[in-house]
Amino acid sequence: MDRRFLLKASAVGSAALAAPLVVTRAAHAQAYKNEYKVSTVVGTAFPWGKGAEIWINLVRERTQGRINMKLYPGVSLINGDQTREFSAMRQGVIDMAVGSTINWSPQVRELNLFSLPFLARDHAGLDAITQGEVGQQMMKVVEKAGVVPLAWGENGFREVTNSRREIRTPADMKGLKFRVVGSPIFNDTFSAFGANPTQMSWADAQPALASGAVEGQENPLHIFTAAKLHTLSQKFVTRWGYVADPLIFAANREIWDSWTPQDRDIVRAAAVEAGKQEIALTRKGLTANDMSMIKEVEGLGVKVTELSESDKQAFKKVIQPVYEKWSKQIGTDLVKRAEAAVAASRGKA
Ligand code: X2X
Repeated sequence: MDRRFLLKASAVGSAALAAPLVVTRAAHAQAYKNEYKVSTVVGTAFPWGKGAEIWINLVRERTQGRINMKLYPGVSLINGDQTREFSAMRQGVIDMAVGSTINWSPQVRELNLFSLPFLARDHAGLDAITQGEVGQQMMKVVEKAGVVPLAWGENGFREVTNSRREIRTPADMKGLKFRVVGSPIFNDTFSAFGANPTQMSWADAQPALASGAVEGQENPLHIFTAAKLHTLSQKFVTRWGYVADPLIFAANREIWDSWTPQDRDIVRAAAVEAGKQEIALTRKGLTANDMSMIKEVEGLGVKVTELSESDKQAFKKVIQPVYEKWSKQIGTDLVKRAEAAVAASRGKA
């Protein structure tokens, strides 16, 4: 019998139906699905997809197969429309996901925090946000928005690339056609630089770069190499580190509630562990004592430009109005606390 009907019937006070309700609930708690669908944008050739795979394997092992998760990369459960991932998970079209805060921002406006240009600045700054009280509050916001957040991961710092010329100053961006991701803050940012942004999905971005319909894009370097963006005319990379792109491991609320407390603990602990491993993969070759990723990109025949602090300031200055506009939408208090956390990580607070 339909559980919703039972709930409704018991709510109007039918004693006869109250008993079956209890039974149905108990049965529901046992009713594990044969497969739990896990959504990601990219597959296991990327740290992001690899992180999801690590999670899946840990959970399968530790639940002796009771919880059998399966990876659906390419956001294939929603035809590649990554900006709908959050609502699809909330509705149960997607059971679980490892999703980018950018893709969930259209539904959870506070997540735009991470897309404020030049906020986090480096790994330590990003950790200060996600691992501190701002990160905890963010998890509460996501939970309130309707899914169960479990752990942080990381897509990485997003670097700007294009087919036309080296980008060193905001003026170099003028008139360039860029593919941007699904949160409108990116349109505002790239417009402020005088560029010509078009919002499109990752699936559409690659053919658009190939045909020259757009000339540039921004993504972490691990995405650049795994997706072979140098073969799509992306010959110039500028390391400006303007936006960090965290990932969140999460589950649909009803699915979560259908598991025993022990299994929930296993799934959460596995997500935390997979998240840590995934972050390490994302940062590989991009840390002070190992910058091998830069060599790898240069080895593809790409010019990599490093921006100095003062170069970055020039970009930061141009987008200041965008930063202020979006700070209001995100919540100025939240932004201030994130800024303070970053400053403390740099020994300046
Ligand atoms: O679409 C992108 O650029 C990607 C893959 O980085 C995200 O899903 C945010």
